[in-house]
Amino acid sequence: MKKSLIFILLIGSFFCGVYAQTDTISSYTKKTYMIPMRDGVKLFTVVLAPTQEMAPGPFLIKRTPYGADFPLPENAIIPVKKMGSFQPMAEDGYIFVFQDMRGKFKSEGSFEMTRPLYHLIDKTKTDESTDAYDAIDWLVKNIKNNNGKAGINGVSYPGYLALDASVDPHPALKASSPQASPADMFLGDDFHHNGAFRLSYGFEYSYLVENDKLSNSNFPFPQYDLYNWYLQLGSLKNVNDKYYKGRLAAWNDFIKHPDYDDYWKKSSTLTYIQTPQLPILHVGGYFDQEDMNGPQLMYRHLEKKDSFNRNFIVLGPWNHGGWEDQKADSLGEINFGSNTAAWFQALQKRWFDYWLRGIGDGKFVEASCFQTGSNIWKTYDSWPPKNAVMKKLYATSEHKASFIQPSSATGAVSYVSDPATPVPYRSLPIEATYGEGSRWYTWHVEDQRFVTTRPDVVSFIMDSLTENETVTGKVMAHLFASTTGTDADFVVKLIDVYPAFDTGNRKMSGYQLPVAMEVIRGRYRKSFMQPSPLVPGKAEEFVIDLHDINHTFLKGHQMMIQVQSTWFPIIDRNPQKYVPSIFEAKESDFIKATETVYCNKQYASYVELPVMKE
Ligand code: PG9
Repeated sequence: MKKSLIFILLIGSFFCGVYAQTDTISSYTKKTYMIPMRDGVKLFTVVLAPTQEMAPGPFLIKRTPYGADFPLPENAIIPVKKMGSFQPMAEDGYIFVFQDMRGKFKSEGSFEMTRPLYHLIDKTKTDESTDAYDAIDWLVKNIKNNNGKAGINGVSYPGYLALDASVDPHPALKASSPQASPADMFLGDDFHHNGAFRLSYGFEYSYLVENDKLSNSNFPFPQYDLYNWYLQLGSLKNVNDKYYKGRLAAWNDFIKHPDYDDYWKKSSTLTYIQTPQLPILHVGGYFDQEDMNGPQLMYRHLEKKDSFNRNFIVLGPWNHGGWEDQKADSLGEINFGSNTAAWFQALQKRWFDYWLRGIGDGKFVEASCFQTGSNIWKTYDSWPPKNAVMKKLYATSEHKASFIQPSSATGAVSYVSDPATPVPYRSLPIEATYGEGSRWYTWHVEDQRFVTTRPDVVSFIMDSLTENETVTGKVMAHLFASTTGTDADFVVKLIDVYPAFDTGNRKMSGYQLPVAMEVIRGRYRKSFMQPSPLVPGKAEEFVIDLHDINHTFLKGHQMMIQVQSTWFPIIDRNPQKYVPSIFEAKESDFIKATETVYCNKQYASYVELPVMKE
């Protein structure tokens, strides 16, 4: 979730009354409407339009589950100078529209967490695409002084709604920019990654949006550090027994659909979005803690059918929605050397100015992807670039990482994984996800030294690099592993280890920055639809997509591969004994297991890196 800046900046910065007459737009007026949809349901909508009528302007629409309204009265007049990041577009006369989606806050109807596009199968049905269509239809006909064109954007859930609006779009919808939009909730993004359930996120987010229609609710945890709270929760059966009592539809659906069945497929944007029907600018962050996968996956998916060149992507060094921050020149301890938010905001304005106002030359580069490490913006004609050379970084039984394939016949490294003492995914305290003081926003760049010395985490490190090594594109892990149990999770990380003594920046000496990481739930190694037990002691290959990066490992740094089998509580504990559904596991199903990572000639574990000659 990301609250837009305007809601914060507007408070205390308005007046009710007459505006001063000028040639430029000096203020906006807030009005609200209940816009009727085709099935009679009315959606609450805020429209901010220039107070003074100038040349007709386009709409920029955001639809949201988080509350479209903000605490200013009807007809409040807001000076353009107080409109924060909206100011540049406000000066050019955009009409801003914020709408509560169906079933949330002041809108009528019922909310569905991941509503499929029902109208694609049954034309009489409504969904988020038809709602966007009906809203735009009403806006162009009823709001004065518009130029008949609309754009839609949004971060995360609003981004997901922007993507939905881009399917069978209203003719007035000329461009969209889904930002950090999830693509598939089982394969990646918010609720599962490769079938592994995102416990703390799934638990807290379903409460956030489904506990109360009229507010964003934070679960009332009795303590600040939730590591032990989630541990004491025990089996996931206890969630409904003790807390939700079957009241939250999304949580019930998690339980009802433990595997990748039709429920997940129908609500996957991959299923129902096949071609870019209008210009789409996908935006994603390499360190997005919620929806890193969505923008990358959807861009690639649509690129296959992009015959009219409408599909574009921007990837930056951002957490979830980080491009909406004021500067985005750093994340946690990591510095990016420039204001990447301003860079993006300028591009976004150019994007909508061209499609909605006919300003500019319309020459947009296919992919603009910030390169971390070297800290520069790079542009590419195709993403990922085709000229990268694939290199395999192997794990060795001596705990080294090397570009040379192991030659030993027996090399392997083992560790004991105990669900009773799972590895935390970030350093304690684990604050409530959206709670006060939460460090949820920066855990993707957290220094991994807090786990590297644990006996249930194994690391493979390379000698210091003698020259820069740039990795651009998709990183894939090929892990050969076995367990003494019958199910197991494997987390693989690619880490940039900073020099042991960095005289230029002592504080960063020895820092272990994860540049790519992901989990797979072993039962799904062959099929996400049909899980199957692991065979104790049998080496099997686990192929894990660690996603797209663009990172320069600088001379003097080291590459490191890290493997572990728990990542708690972002990922629920795998009992390590195969049970039909982990949501129904008994306490006695949770067992210790010895996991073995193979590093030998026959079974070589490696991370595949697309390396660029720079
Ligand atoms: N990550 C959140 C979300 C998006 C879509 C569906 C469910 C959750 C969000 O930040 O909005």
